[in-house]
Amino acid sequence: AEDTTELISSLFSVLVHWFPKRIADLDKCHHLVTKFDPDLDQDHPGYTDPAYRQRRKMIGDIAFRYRHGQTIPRVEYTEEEIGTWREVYSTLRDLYTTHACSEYLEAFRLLERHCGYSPDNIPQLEDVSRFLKERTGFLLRPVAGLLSARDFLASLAFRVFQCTQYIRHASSPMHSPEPDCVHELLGHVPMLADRTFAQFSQNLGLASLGASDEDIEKLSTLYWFTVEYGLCKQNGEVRAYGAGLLSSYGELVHSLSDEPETREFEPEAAAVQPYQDQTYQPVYFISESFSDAKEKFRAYVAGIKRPFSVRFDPYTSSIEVLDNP
Ligand code: HBI
Ligand code: FE
Repeated sequence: AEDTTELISSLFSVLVHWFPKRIADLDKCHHLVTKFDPDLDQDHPGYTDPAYRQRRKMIGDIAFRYRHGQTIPRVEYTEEEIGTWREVYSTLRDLYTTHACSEYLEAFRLLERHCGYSPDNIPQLEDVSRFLKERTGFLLRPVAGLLSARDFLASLAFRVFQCTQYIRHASSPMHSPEPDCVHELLGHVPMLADRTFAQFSQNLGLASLGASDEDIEKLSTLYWFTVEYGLCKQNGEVRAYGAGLLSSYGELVHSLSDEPETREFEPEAAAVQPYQDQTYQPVYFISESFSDAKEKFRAYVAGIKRPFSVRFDPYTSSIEVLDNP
């Protein structure tokens, strides 16, 4: 009987998707998705601009060469790139006071004071990573483009955020089809400086480790309606906390207007809600608070079947895999 149990458990380990166990294993989580790549996507604003594609490749090479534990190389941004940043930064900054949640606003003030956030400077990933490390233990690592959902979510389990370093094309400062440093630095980074939000993000990551393709799809959709496009209640008002909103002037205004439908956040519903990556969302989910979203998510994850459970060991930044009893 013991042999049979052993056999079954080793069969399971073959069937379970590989996942990183130590933080340095994230060096292997680099699978890019080619959707929205300026070399291949004819609708990308940089498709017909060889100089832009060359520049993006050069900055992408930093990510391909990067290994965990190294200092993230600095990029000297051109005047044109800084001009693009300035345009988005100054437009969005005025809107944050009335549209962003308080956790975002608090972190944003600190980033302006300590991390080089300003209209005239694109912050360096190394400086931002050090800042986040002190706030919530999150680290940044450079990535060359849109990462597979599995690899992207797995890194969150280690409190690592895979962060693009190139900037969108100058012809379209207000929109980028793919993630770029404007989206990461203005959308994601301030929220990752909040303790409860950081814990929520890590929990999403932990739930993804070794999950089936079907569950990865659901977790990505949940990520979409929370981390990217989430709204929350604050002092009787609705505010934005999703990075896709906080880095897009048009959609930030749209999300808090009367136009879209809004629903109370329920993980079961948000995990299967069809979403839009070409236009504004027709539906947004509103959380009562981050701790409420975290609790609801915990209950949701308990329903996901995996033949093992995982625990993050913060002393070694590694994953302990526990056989279920
Ligand atoms: N890759 N570089 C990068 N940045 C993201 O924000 C990102 C990603 N890959 C997938 C993803 N986001 C999500 O849409 C979910 O699929 C996890
Ligand atoms: Fe994003």
